[in-house]
Amino acid sequence: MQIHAVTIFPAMFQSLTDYGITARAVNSGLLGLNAVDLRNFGQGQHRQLDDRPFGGGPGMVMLAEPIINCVSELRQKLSNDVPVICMSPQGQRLAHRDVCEFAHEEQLILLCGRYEGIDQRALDIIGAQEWSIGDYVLSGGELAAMVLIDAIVRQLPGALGNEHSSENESFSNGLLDCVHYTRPQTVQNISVPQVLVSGDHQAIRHWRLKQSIGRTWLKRPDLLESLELDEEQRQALKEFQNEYDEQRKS
Ligand code: 9D3
Repeated sequence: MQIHAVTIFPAMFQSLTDYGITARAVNSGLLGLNAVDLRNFGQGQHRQLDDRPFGGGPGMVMLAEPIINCVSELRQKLSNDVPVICMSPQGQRLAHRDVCEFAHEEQLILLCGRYEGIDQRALDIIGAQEWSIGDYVLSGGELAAMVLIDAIVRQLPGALGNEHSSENESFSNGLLDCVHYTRPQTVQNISVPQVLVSGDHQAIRHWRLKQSIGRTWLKRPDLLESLELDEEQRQALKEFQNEYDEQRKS
């Protein structure tokens, strides 16, 4: 997969090529990451990229033409129907299922806005889809684009050493992850749950399922409401709720 990020701060994307799973994906050729410096498309001697808003008001607006020219050049080189995603606080809120859909694209162009936003005509002409990563204010689209890229990379077959480790993750099955423990067996007098050192793999699997569903019920009941639990999952939730009630009584 190839991702082209259009930005005035291309160096920010080095953290993806330098660290962790995203770096490995780039080095193995699974992901091509192309941070395109919008400054190269700026206007006039100063390579200007922004101007004051028509109608007045604070801040600056990104010029339409540098962005249109930049995207045209990319689409000409790649293909005219490469999807363009504009990271924007006004966009649709990104969820796991959207990330999985994006992971099926061969090419993506991500627009990272700065200042107050981008001249609307650029977005209309390009036919950009607008996406947000959540309801809080960032200083620009770059970190949001990097969040999206990181989430997409995890869904590319072969990106996680273990082929199956993204299937068990929070949100892919709609549930929160189970709790985790490692050595030593006792920390400040608190022991690891006995079942995890029992060697009974069937019991461990069921316990983890119960923890996963139970924690979702406690911390994110909104996630449970949109799920159809199967028989084993409903049973595990009942067991968790009974144990939880017992603990509250004592
Ligand atoms: C004063 C009005 N603000 C709109 C809410 C202006 C404004 C705030 C933040 C304009 C641009 C930005 C920069 N944010 C992004 O580019 C952005 C973003 C975000 O702020 N939150 C969540 N997702 C995203 S995706 C891109």
